[in-house]
Amino acid sequence: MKKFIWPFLALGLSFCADKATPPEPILPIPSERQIAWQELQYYGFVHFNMNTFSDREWGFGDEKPEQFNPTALDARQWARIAKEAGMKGLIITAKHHDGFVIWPSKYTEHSVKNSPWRDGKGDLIQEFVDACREYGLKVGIYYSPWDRNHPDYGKPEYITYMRNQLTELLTNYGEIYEVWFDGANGGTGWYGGANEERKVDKFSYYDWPTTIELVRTLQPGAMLFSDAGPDVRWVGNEHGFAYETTWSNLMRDSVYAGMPDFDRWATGQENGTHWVPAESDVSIRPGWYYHAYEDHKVKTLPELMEIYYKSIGQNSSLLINFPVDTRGLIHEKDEEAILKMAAKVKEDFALNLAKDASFTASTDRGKGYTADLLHDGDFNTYWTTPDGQLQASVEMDFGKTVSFNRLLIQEFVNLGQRVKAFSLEKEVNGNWEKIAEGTTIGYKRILRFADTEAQKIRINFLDGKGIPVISEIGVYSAPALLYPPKITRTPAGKVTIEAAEPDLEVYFTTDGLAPKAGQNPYSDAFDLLQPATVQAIVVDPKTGKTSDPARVDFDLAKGNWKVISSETLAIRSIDERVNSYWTSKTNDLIIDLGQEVDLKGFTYLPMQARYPSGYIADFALEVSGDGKNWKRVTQGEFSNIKNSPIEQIIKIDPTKARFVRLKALRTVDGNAATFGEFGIITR
Ligand code: FUL
Repeated sequence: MKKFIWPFLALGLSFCADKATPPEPILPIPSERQIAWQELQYYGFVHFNMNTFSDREWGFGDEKPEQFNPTALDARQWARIAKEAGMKGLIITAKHHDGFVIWPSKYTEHSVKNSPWRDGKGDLIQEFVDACREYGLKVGIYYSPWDRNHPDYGKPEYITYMRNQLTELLTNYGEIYEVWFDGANGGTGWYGGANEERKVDKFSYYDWPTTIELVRTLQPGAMLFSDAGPDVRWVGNEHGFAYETTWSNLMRDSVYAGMPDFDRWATGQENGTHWVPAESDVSIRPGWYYHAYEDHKVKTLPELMEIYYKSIGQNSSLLINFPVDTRGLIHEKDEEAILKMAAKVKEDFALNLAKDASFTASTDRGKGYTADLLHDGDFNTYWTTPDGQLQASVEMDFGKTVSFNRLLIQEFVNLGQRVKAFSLEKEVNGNWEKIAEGTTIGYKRILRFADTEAQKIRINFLDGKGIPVISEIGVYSAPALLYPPKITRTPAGKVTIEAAEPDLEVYFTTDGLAPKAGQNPYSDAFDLLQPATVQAIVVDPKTGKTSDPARVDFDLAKGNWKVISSETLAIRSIDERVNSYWTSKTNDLIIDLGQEVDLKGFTYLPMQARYPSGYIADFALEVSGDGKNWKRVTQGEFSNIKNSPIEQIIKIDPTKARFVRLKALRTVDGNAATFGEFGIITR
């Protein structure tokens, strides 16, 4: 037997000897667990527990277990939808800031075991895990370190409680692929009836190294998520967008969960010391939790595609949230939206034109590292250059003229992230013309550009931390996408509907019915002074294709309103322009509505500018008939406004009002209150 082995071994060795030496890694590089995780790319979040029933984003902690009572809960429906949407896993909110837990933890009574659901015998983590396993999805756990219910929050005893619960979660339910620690921490809460503010030192209170050790021991394969990683980091916003330049390298030792200036770190750093790739989290609706009043605010296909390209296309994984509703189901509209996105992603990447192209490179490292490996569909094989050769280009010949609008590139990041600048050119009559360019690549980078035609293209690697090491290159032609039109109204009540591109038709309704192609075409701006819902669609007359509908709920027009303030800029708080805002030195906004109205609520849009200031956190609304004698009709908190600065809708018991005053009792950052747009609800 032995004598047969030797010749084969010798043959094998001679093949190996032929292969050029591999490039040296550039540190930091991903760990094995990070390498396994980076292939997932796309997975879902489920926000479902007490907030679903208290209709809040952040429960205070004084809710009662009896409130948790889904009527038709079916975790298999969640898993089926996630699977059909192409997701690879699901992460569930085992405990949110309000402290209620959805498994029968032996360490608290504030749990499903004291709820009417399944007669107190239910274990939602178990049902969730069973459903995920059935559909081949990985299982992740979200656990909020902040607990507004627990009497010991802020004391060392609470840390023991937290670790006990993590031990239950990470021991009793099989393999967990990601453990998600929320950075929102400390503040006011019920705390066992103390009803007070508890500040914790976010850096030291949780003693993270010990907790991380615990997770490592119980679930060695689990990725640990937090602002600071250690395995995967928050992308720094809740829009689902990574950045033009996104490094997986992070100065990890300078970052901790919940740190105030995390913005500065969110893009990662070229010289980051540790491998901590970004994860972009975003909800399919404005809120993380289900609110019936957001049923019409489910993200549109263009919005979801923007998220896809700005996360997965910019070196980040994508975590899309389903706010499961009070039935215990993913809402039909959310299902429809996510499946549309899945279909569109499939359509955009249906045909890789690079597959049959011929690839040549300006240089390569030798056998085993040649340009043909760039389209073999195998991430683990790659093209690279000789040491020191930082600049190089790869040319592709399609054999005939083709039309395309997407370029997809993957770096073999297992040897470190390198590329800092690259460009895409096409050949036109023997000259090279630039089509697009980019900075970082990372695990995956997708460039989008206008339809363009060429037989030959060239990708230039212009700058990097080391020689380029590239796994795959793809070229695609994504079909056009029709955007819902933009509906706006001036304070005086003129409504305009605009399609994003010319030569498209617009149809609309104002009676609450769905708009239909061919019925009620829009041509000119029209008056709308009374409350009404405007809905509109765009139709491409060439293909007959229709956009998703756009919808805006308008209340009374603001033409006769006056802001009572000596400052001229105050008008910006009611100018119907999303991007303008006013800073009120007195922390309030007083409006003369010009007539007495039946007030049923109000809306507050926080300022939408890039660098926010003065978002109202705690508010009071007061009304008056004469502008002198005021009555407070409601007060409360705008939960999660810091990370999710969406329009806040507050309903009140109907009251007569001629004057209204919105007071900021507290702002998120302590700065003077800002007002993006204020509106009233009368219907
Ligand atoms: C945030 C939380 O405060 C939100 O409620 C939500 O859970 C989101 C995913 O993380 O920090």
